Amino acid sequence: MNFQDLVKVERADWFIDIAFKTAGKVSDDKRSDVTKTKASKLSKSRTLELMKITTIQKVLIKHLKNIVEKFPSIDELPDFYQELINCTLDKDELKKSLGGVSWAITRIGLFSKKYSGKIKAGREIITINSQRKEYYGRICSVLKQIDKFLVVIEKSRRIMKSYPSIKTNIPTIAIFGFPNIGKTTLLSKLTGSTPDIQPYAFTTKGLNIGYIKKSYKKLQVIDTPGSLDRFDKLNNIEKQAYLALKHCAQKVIYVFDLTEPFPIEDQLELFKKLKKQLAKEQEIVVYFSKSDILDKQIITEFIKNSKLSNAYFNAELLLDKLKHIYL
Ligand SMILES: Nc1nc2c(ncn2[C@@H]2O[C@H](COP(=O)(O)OP(=O)(O)O)[C@@H](O)[C@H]2O)c(=O)[nH]1
Ligand SMILES: [Mg+2]
Repeated sequence: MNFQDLVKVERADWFIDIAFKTAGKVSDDKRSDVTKTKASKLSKSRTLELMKITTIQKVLIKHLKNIVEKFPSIDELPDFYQELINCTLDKDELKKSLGGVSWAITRIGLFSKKYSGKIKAGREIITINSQRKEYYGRICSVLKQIDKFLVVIEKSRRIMKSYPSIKTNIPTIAIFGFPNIGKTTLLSKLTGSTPDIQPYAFTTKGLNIGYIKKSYKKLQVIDTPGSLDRFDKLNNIEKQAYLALKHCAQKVIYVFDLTEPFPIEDQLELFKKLKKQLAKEQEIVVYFSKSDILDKQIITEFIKNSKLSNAYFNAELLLDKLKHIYL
């Protein structure tokens, strides 16, 4: 799912402006053609006014439909995104606002039909002009009424733009562990992607995502900032990580770092907490980072003493294993 392509939602005045300007331009362009004809003054004036109404209707409906149709229908989104929406924005308010825009589309259609009819039936230029003015007033009023909805949709779009683009229908592995212990480096080793790797903690600004590929098959790897605080205490990125772990990952790679930027007891504690939170079918693999600067024996003894299964300290071996299982 990709929310990055949703285009900016403008305010009511913008829509009014563009619709009326385009209508003015179209009727100016056609005016000389229309006045050349032998038709009566009344009929010419009618033709031009009808042209304006058609243009206003066309422009507004095109732009408003674009909002409603491009916006994903929230109830049909995968669970991961639905929950993300639930915890980052007001879903009911957004739904109501999108409904408001649909309402406006219908109203604009109705008024355009009604006033085109009135203008067609108008027997005097003066009445035609006043019908047109009334139509403009009605259209402006419809748009003013949905201005608050447009604001809500734009606010929601901005939040949704920051959502990670996770594929929810392919096998997925989440990398988990303390900050600064080599999670992003592992992602890069496994997937060849080159996210931001910094020699200090808390550098992951969003979820880093990479793919292990074999011909047309793909395995998704998500690098998540590790925190298992209470959900309401998590920041937005940690919430995304938690939801990705819960809804998207079949497997989790837990990273230990025995050079101990964080005490090993704390790393074990987080590992146990994570195990408790995972569903039965979500398997954990353990990876030891920084084996290049550690005595391998320290790692193997740690694995033995902690009775860890499925443990790796060589990223290439781990990659082979993952490819073997999933691809
Ligand atoms: N020597 C060595 N350094 C590593 C390894 N993995 C990570 N690092 C270093 O540890 C720091 C944090 O790495 P990073 O992957 O950003 O950790 P993250 O915060 O868990 O994503 C960086 O300076 C990395 O270069 C490794 O396997 N060996
Ligand atoms: Mg990182």
